[in-house]
Amino acid sequence: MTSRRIWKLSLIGTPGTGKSSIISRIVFDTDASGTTMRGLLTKKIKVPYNGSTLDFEFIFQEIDSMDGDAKLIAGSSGIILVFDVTQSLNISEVNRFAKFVRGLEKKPPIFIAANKIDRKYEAITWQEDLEPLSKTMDASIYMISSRMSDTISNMIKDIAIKLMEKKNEKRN
Ligand SMILES: Nc1nc2c(ncn2[C@@H]2O[C@H](COP(=O)(O)OP(=O)(O)OP(=O)(O)O)[C@@H](O)[C@H]2O)c(=O)[nH]1
Ligand SMILES: [Mg+2]
Repeated sequence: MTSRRIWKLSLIGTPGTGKSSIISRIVFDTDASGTTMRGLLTKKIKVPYNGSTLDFEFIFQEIDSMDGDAKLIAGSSGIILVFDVTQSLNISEVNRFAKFVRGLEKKPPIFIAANKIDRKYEAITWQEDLEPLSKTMDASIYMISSRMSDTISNMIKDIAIKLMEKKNEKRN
């Protein structure tokens, strides 16, 4: 089954959390964030689902602050909030952002990506720290590293299925 639409995913996180590296991993299967990212990057992926294969096309947008810019976020099919596990969590910033999203007319689903788990021995923010946010935002948590290809491909496939299921729910 092919979905004709293009799903826009916005990766939102403070500078250095790894947004470009994650996008590079998805699009090019390298984590060279140095790749000049002019224009928008897109990627087609195939996702096994209920014995068949679904085709998805994504377009990625990077936003380097959680200020909540309604214009930038407009039209996003989903939002990936990117955190760096080696940095402390600014809960009030995230709560402000969550409130902003709740106020939007079209509320895109939120996903939480805790990046750089390859540096887990230096981590100061871990899954249990993110769980309260996950509950208030109804967002799945993905423990990922842009250097660990499988963590990124598992995340993007799971997001694809969740987006599709959410969309089908709305239709029914
Ligand atoms: N160890 C490790 N380093 C990472 C990982 N992901 C990104 N980095 C590094 O973190 C730094 C920042 O990564 P970027 O991808 O440029 O981060 P960004 O969020 O796009 O940053 P801005 O574009 O400035 O907002 C770079 O030095 C990356 O190599 C990861 O999973 N593990
Ligand atoms: Mg970047």
